[in-house]
Amino acid sequence: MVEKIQQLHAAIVAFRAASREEIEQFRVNFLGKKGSITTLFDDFKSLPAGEKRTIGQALNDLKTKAKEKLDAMKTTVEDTGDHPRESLDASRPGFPARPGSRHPLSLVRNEILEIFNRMGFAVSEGPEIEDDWHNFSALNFPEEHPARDMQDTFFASKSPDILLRTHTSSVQVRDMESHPLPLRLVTPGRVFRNEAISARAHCIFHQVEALYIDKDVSFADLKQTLDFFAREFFGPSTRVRLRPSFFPFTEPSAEMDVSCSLCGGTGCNVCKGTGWLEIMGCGMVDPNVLDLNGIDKEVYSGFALGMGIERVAMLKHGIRDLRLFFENDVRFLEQFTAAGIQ
Ligand code: 2U9
Repeated sequence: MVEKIQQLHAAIVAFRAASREEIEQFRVNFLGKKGSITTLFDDFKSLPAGEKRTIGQALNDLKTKAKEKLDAMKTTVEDTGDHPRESLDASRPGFPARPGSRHPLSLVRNEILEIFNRMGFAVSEGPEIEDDWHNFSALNFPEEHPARDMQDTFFASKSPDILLRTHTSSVQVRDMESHPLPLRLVTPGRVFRNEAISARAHCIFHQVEALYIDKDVSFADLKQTLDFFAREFFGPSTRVRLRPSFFPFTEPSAEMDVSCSLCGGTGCNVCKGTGWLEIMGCGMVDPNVLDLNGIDKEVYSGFALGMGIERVAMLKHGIRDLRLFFENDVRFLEQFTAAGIQ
C-alpha cells in the first residue's frame, strides 16, 4: 500500500490539465466515489492495526495533496478563462499600442507661435466666455455692428451681454488692463461665430493674433514683422502684398496676401489662378482702442494682426475641406507627422 500511495503522489504532482473537463477528470479519478484515493481508504479498513497508524497518516496527506492540487487548477482556469495558466504562451507578440499624432492645427499653431516667439512675442491666453466690454466695446465696435447681433454671435445672456468670444482680441484687452507697457503678445485660441458648417466655414475655429504696443511703433515695423513671418512660415521665396481694408480696431487696416506656396505664384486652383493667397488681416491699433484701454495715444502706438489657423493650415498643406480638421480620421491626421512636421 505504501508503494501505491507513492505512485499516486507522483501522478498528482505531475498532472497537467488543459481544460475544465480534464480538471473534472482528475477529481473523479482521484477523489470520486470510485477514485483511487477513495478505494485506498476502503482497503485501509482491512489493514492490521499495527500498520494503520503510519499508513493512515500517509493516506490523509495524499488526500490533502489531491484536494490542494484540484483547488489550484480551478483557480488557474478562473483567472485565464477556459485555458489554464500553463497553456498561456508568454512568448507570443503583444498587441502594439497605436501611438497618436499631434493634430495638424496644433502643429501649425505651434509653428506660428514659435516664429513670433523668435521676434520677442510672448504667448497669452484668456477665457472663451467673455463679456461685451472685452469682446466688443473696448475694441471700438460700434453699437450697430453686425457681430453684436444675435444671428452672428453665440450669446449666453443678453443685458448683461455674455457671449462666446468671436476673436482672441478680447485676451489682448485683458492684457492691456493687467500688464505694464510695452506689450508684445501672441494670443492663440478657439473662437466662435454663428456660421453654417461647410467646406470653408465652421462655427468654431482657431486664431492666432499678435499685438505690439510701445513708443514709436510704426507701419514699417508691422510690414517687417509680416515679411519675416511669411518667409519663415511659407518658405524663403515668399512674396507679400497688402491691400487696404477696414476693421473697427485698427486704422489704417490691411489684408495681407502671400504668393501662392503651391504654384509659386503662377496660378493654380488653390489660389484660383491669381497667384496670391489671403492669409491675415492687420493694421495699426486704432487710437480709439488705446483711449478706451487707458493708454496715452500721444505717447504710444501699436500694430495688430490676426489669422485663422485652419485657413493658413489649409493653404500651406493644400487641404481642400475644413471639415477634415474636425472629423478625426486618423488617415488624415497622421499625414502631417509622417511628413516630419512636429
Ligand atoms: C487689439 C487691437 C487690435 C487684431 C486683428 C485682424 C486684423 C484680422 C481676422 C483674420 C481672419 C480674423 O480669423 S479671422 O477671421 N483678423 O483680420 N485681427 S487686426 O487686432 C487687434 C487685436 C487686439 C487690442
